[in-house]
Amino acid sequence: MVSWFRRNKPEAAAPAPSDPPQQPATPPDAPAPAARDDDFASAAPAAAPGKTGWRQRLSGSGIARSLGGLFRRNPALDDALLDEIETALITADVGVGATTALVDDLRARMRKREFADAADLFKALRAELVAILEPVSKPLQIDGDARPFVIVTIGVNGVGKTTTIGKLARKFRDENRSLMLAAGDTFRAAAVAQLQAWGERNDVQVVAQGQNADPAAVAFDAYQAAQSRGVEVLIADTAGRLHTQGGLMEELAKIVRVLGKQSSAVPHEILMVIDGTTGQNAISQVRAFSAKVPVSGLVVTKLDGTAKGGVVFALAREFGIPIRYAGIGERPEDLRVFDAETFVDALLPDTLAN
Ligand SMILES: Nc1nc2c(ncn2[C@@H]2O[C@H](COP(=O)(O)OP(=O)(O)OP(=O)(O)O)[C@@H](O)[C@H]2O)c(=O)[nH]1
Ligand SMILES: [Mg+2]
Repeated sequence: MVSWFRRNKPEAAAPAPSDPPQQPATPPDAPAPAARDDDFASAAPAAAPGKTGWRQRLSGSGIARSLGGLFRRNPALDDALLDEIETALITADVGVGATTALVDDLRARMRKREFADAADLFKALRAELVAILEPVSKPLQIDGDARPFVIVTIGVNGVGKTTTIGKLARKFRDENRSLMLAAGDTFRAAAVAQLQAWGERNDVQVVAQGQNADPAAVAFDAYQAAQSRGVEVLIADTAGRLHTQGGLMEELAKIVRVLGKQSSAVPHEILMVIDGTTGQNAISQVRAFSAKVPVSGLVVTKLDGTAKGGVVFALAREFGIPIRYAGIGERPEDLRVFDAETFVDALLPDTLAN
C-alpha cells in the first residue's frame, strides 16, 4: 500500500512543525483541525466513509483496470504485451504522442534484454510514467510577502473552478491563512451565490457586485479590499467560457490586465482548471487559454469515478505547465497537492505500484 506520507515532499506543504502526522477522520461538515497537505493522507483507507484517498478514488481508472488485467494473466515478454500496454494507455487518454514515445522506448529496452520478465517491464513502465510527471509536480507556493497573493481560476464551463476555489478556501483556512474570494463570475446570479455558499461554509469573506458587473472591476475592487486588510490570499472566480469564444477570452485577458495594474506580479497564479474526463480536448483548451493569458498552473478535477486520468500525462508532455492540484471528488477535502509518484501509483494496479 502506498503511503501518502512517505511520498509527500516537504516543500509541498506549509506545515506547522508541531502538527501531528495524521488527523483523525472528521465528518465533512465538522470544523477541520489544522491541516497541511500531507494531512490529506489521513484520507487513507481507515478514514471515515467518503473520505477516501487517491488510490480508492482512482482505482476505477482505465489504466488501473486494463493494466491490472494484463498483469494478472502473467503475460509473456513480447510485442503482443507491448501492443496491449499501448492500447491501455491510449484508451486512458494518455495521448498518441506520449504513448508512442513510451512504448517505443520500452520496446527498445526489451530488445536489449533489459527486462527479465513482464514484472520488470511494468516496473520500467511505472518509472517512465513518473518521469513524465516529475517535471510538472511543482506545488503552488504562496509568497508570504505578496499581500494579497492573487490566484485567478480560469477554464471552460463546468470543469470545477468554483468547487476548486471552495476546496482551496478550506485548505488555506486550515493552514490559518487569511483569505478573500472575488465573485468574478458575473454571468449567472447562481454563480455568485455558489461562491458565497463556499465562503460561508469556510468563514471566508466574498467580494461580489452581483450579476452583470464587470468581472475585471470585481477583481480590482477585491484586490484593493484584500490589500487594505492585509489579507494573505485572494482567489478570483471567473465565468466558464469556451476556448473558442473570442469575446469571452478577451474579457479574461482584461481581468488579468486590470489586476496587473496593481503590480506586474499580479495575478501571481493563473490557475487553469481542467476536467480530467475531457480527454484530448483538454489539450486544445490549454493551448487556447495559454494564448490569451499566461497560465501558470493547472488543476485537474474529477479524477475520481469515471475519469480516465491519462490526460494528465498528455498535458504534462505537451505544455510542461505545473500541475498544482488534483480534484478527486466533490467534497471540500477532495483536493490533493499533485505528486507524480502518488498519482502514478494510484493509477496503477496495486501489484505494480511500488
Ligand atoms: N466527481 C467530481 N466532481 C467535481 C469535482 N470538481 C467539481 N466537481 C463537480 O463538477 C460540477 C461543476 O463544478 P463547478 O465548480 O460549478 O464548475 P465551474 O467550472 O465553476 O462551472 P462554471 O462556473 O459553470 O463554468 C459540480 O457538480 C461539482 O460538484 C471533482 O474533483 N470530482
Ligand atoms: Mg463556477
